[in-house]
Amino acid sequence: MSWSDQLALHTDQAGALTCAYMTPAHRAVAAQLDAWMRESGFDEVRHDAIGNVIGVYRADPAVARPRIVSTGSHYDTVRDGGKYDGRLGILLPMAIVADLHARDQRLPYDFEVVAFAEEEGLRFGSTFLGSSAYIGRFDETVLDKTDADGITMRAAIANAGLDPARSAHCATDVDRIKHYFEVHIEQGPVLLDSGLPLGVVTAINGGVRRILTLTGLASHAGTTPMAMRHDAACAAAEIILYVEQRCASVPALVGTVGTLQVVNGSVNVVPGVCRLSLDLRAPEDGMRDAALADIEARIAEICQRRGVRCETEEVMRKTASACAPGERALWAKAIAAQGAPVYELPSGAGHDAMMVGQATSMSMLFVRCGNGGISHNPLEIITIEDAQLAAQATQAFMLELAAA
Ligand code: HGY
Ligand code: MN
Ligand code: MN
Repeated sequence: MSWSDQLALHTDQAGALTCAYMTPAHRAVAAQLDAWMRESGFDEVRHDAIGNVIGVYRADPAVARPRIVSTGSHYDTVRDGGKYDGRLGILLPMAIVADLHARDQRLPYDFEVVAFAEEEGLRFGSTFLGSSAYIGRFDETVLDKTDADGITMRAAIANAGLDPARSAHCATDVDRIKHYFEVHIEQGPVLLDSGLPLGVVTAINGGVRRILTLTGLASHAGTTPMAMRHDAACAAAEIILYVEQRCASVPALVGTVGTLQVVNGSVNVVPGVCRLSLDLRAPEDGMRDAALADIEARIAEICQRRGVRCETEEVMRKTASACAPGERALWAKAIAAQGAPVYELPSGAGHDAMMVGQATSMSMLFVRCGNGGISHNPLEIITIEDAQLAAQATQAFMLELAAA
């Protein structure tokens, strides 16, 4: 818990926790994790070209060709975020290794704790940079994406002293991975409202993320009659309200316009260009894609009627990811062994496990969030009791995995 507090001191934004990819705060967090991993007794700590920090706690030397069990989560944050999203999934396994090391206990597998460098997409719009590099599926075309200041991802990585040319060569020994698990805060109210400390994840919702650029006609706010306007912001407003209405009509379907800007706007100019993001998610891809089709049709109708053009860039598409049934059962056993109730639930949020799960079996443990379950917000909170219970359940799960 104090590690989380200390990591939160490294921020790009005074008075808030914002840790975007490859900023000085981001680099300071990587260095701090390295130091704590070494103090905790990891046998090796390596940094790859994307900024992942990978601690390895080697298997019992008596095991000839040990497999790898990986765990981890991301250490970047959203803007003005909470201090447990991602970080809990790195620090909790680190504390477990410190405990194993203190008792000189080894596992029958190499245990890799991965601090993924980027998952949120805050600075460059691309997501899962760390976990895609870790399994050897990094998309090098994203290196040319630029941030709000026009800096390319390639330059940001090089400026941080890493080698972007090696971005496609960061993979761990994927063939040796036996399983990947991720411990994460629930980021919702279900466990809290049910009075439960822990939950086993059944599946992670699939998502589509797009950036829409609406182009109307900038014109004088005082002289342009209302009927002659091609107002990009009014088109955006109709679209946003339709997204809300369409998604509210189907349980478990969610749609969000999280960013919205009038590009080069002025108080006395009819908005010519409006840029907005669209984030659509559902437990099944068909449910999500049906909503997407309806939203696309409505956008076309709104733009045609208003004389506005819409350009769409799809920046993420992730299919719904099922958690491994065998490991779900091991989590249930590990949680029950702590005397805690066992509860299964889907994940509305995306996680690195969606990406790593493309290369190996994956599972997730959720930890209860306080403050109504709020997340992606500085009010994000967990209790030390729940963190302790999660650590005990995770260590028990790791021993179940060893026996499996
Ligand atoms: O957006 C998500 O679901 C994750 O928190 N990046
Ligand atoms: Mn997040
Ligand atoms: Mn997260």
